[in-house]
Amino acid sequence: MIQITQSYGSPFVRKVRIAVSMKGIANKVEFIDPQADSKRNEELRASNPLQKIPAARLDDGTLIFDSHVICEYLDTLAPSPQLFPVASIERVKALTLASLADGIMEAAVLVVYESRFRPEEKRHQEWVDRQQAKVDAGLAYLEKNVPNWKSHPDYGHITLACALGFLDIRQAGTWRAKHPKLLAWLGRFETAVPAFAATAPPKS
Ligand SMILES: N[C@@H](CCC(=O)N[C@@H](CS)C(=O)NCC(=O)O)C(=O)O
Repeated sequence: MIQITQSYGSPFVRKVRIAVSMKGIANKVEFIDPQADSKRNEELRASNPLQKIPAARLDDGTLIFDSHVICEYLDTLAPSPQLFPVASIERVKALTLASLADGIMEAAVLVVYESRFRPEEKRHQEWVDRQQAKVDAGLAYLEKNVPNWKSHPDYGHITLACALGFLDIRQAGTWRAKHPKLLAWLGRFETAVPAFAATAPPKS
């Protein structure tokens, strides 16, 4: 059984949970719950030298980390749907979309961490604004270049949906008013991938 750190608020873990669901491999994966099994969850998180989640331990004990790497591994465990396109240009397009969406998530996470981990007197608004500008520019680019899929959403689309879902929770969904095309896109994704709603983070 593959063990993976569970977290209900992490958009990176959400990517992995959606990949597991789309691939139909829930029977091969155990998500280690932080509430029910905090010791094992913490041990697995700490096994990543970067101390980040998600981290995964494979059946033979191999440790792998980073949501991209974990999703790419999961994609090998069942033939369809193929989450990482094989054809060169399609693969590169999916990875580019995922990199942009990951970048939006990472910047939004850093905005959250500024108030979570830094004492008030040490916070630096210009730095926060710099991160937020990356989020805003990424969304503006995507609004002009709305992605699409042929037979099914791929890894790039999963990553984008998780980025938008994270902004819904952490930035009260303010992106929605200014990005009607992306909003419609997310509606299509939700319909195509029921696991998106099923993995929605708690509202607190
Ligand atoms: N590139 C990593 C990013 C993972 C990440 O930043 N996870 C956050 C939680 S949402 C984390 O573990 N943060 C703890 C830290 O940065 O120390 C991935 O795709 O897995």
